[in-house]
Formats: sequence, C-alpha cells, structure tokens
Amino acid sequence: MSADLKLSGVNIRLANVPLNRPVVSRVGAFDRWAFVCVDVETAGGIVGRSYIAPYLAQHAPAVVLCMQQLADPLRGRTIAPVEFFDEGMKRISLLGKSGIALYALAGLDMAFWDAHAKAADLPLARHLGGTLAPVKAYNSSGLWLGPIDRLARETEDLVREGGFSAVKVRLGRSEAYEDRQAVTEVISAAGSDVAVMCDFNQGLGFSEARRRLRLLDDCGLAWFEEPIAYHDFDRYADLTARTGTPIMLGENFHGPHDLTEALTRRACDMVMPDVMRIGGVTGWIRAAAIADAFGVEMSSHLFPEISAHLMRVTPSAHWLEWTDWAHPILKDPFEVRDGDVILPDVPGAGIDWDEAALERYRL
Ligand code: SMN
Ligand code: MG
Repeated sequence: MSADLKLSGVNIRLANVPLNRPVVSRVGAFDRWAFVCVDVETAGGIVGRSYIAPYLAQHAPAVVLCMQQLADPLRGRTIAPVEFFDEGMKRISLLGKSGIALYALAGLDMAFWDAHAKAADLPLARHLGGTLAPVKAYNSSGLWLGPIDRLARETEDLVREGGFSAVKVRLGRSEAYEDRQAVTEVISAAGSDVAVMCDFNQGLGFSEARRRLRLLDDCGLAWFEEPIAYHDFDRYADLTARTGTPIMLGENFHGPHDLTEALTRRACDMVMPDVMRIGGVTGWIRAAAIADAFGVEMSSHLFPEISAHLMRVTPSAHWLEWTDWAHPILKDPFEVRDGDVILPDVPGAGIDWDEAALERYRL
C-alpha cells in the first residue's frame, strides 16, 4: 500500500431522490429518500466514498455537523479505519453511542474503508478477505401498504425485475384479516419457488402481535420482521418462543451491543443489521462474528451496495435486502442477475456519484 492515505478533507453533500415506488409503511410514508453523500479526500488523491440515509431529510444537517466534528481531528493522519472507529466511539460517548452520532461515525467509517480498499487496489469484499461471488438477494423495493388488489401484479413485477427468488411484503394493516389477505395474494402470485418475507415495522401492540402472528404462522413466510416496538426484547422473547415462523430483528440495532443483547435474551431467531446503525464496516464485521457465535443467520438492511461486499465476509450470511433507491445518484448501479447481486470488480466498494444527478437532487 504505497498511496499517501493522509486524510486531507471531507466533502459532504445531501441529495433528496425520488423513489420509483413510494414507501408506505408503519414507519412512515416517503416519496423521496434523503442521502448524505460522503467523499473523504486523501493527500495521495484517493477518494473514499459512502452514503448514509437518516430517513427524514430534516435530520440530515445534524448528521453532517456531527460528521464534520468527528473528522476534524483526523485530518493529516493516515486512514486507519478500525483505529478511527474506536477513537470515534470514545469521542461520541458524551452524546450517546447511538443515533445521529453513530450514523455520522458509520458514514465516515464506510468511506474510510472504501479509501483503504482502493489504496490496496482491491474491491472491498476482497480487501476484507472474501471474494466477489454473487450475493443472494430479495427484492424489497415494493409491496408497501397500498391496495391489496394490486399486490399480485407488483409481486410478479418485483420477481421479474432481477429474476429474484424472494420478495418482502409490508404488513400492519388496521385489521388482521387484511394482513392475511395481503400475504395470501403475494404468496400465490410469487409461486412456490419464491420466498416471501414480511415486515410489520413495529406496527402492532403486544397482544395484537400474539393474535396476528398466530393467524399468519401457517402461511409459510420466511420471517416475521419487527412486529412490535424494536426495543422490547422481553416481549420479543415471548413471541419468538411461541411462533414457528422465525422472528427477525436488526435494522434498529444501534451498534453490535444491541445485537448481542437481543441474542442473549433470545429476542429473535435471525438478525438483519443496518450498516449505518450497526456502525459501518467496522461495526458490521464485529456484529457478524457475534451472530455467527450465536449460530444465527444474518441478513442485511438497505444500503445494498456496501452490504453486498460485507455479506461476502459474513459467516452466517443469509439474505441481502435489495432496493434501487440510490440508483439515480450512482454512476454505476450494481447489477442483479438471477436474484443475485453482482459485485463490481473495481477497487473499493464501487460507489461513485453521477455528479449531474447529485446536483439535480441537491438538498
Ligand atoms: C423499511 C425500510 C425503510 C423504509 C421503510 C421501511 C423496512 C425494511 O423496515 O426493512 O426495508
Ligand atoms: Mg424492516
């Protein structure tokens, strides 16, 4: 590694990008998705890139401020992602090692790893010791809480788009029978070769969750995701013990400790960390080791590009969540073939901006 990897600057830009299929879920309705796009610049000219997405556009400026403050003392130092991460965690402890501060640290961490892999002239997955083999993915870009009579058609479209062998339907409608109807529509349209996941986005109270999961338990769903409030691990343990369908948690783990806590308390059968909330590449690698030690399958949440690299070095890798939300601002969106995400054979994570689009959607 001969390039001069001294951090010389951090350039952060915001973009608010229209979604192909607007999100309508119990976590909110969005017709655009806000991205914080990070370029870390180095003395030798290598630029590390990443993006994070704090859901609400109005929260993005707070993340940016935090990111700038985290990066400032690192200027002039040679990029060392793990060391920078551990120092960053100490520096955010007064703010709290979760939420905005953690997202900011994760965004920097991913960009640092991208620069580090580029300096080694290797794709990120290979730099981390893995290969560029295809990554099994489910199409999560649709099946929101819209009219039930449109779900069958949309399921067929989502499967056809990339030859996917799995899709995810959003649940948590007002009445239990509507969720059952939605699931039946999607499963019969998907056919027997396609797995169907479901996601309640924390939309149910505990007693309703008990009732509804019982009603849906024989449907053959691949998992029940976040039926109740994400932090209620005791009640999750109860649901996990009662249901045959696996309970899935993870997108709301803030750092590997939350994952450890959930698994220690048997709150779920499977995990799906979000690379922003788990602490970037460094947080992910640590979480993956813990999931493996517990013998639990690990999927990903959003951020399909960098997550695809990470799945190649995740011992219990299960399903990558695929969305096309960043495509409008990416120069080279990743390809999906027969339901697998294909990692590009280029140095780093393969994230580069379509500069004109970044300008067009600038926030
Ligand atoms: C989700 C992600 C982003 C917006 C709405 C819902 C969902 C998922 O929880 O797992 O994809
Ligand atoms: Mg979810």
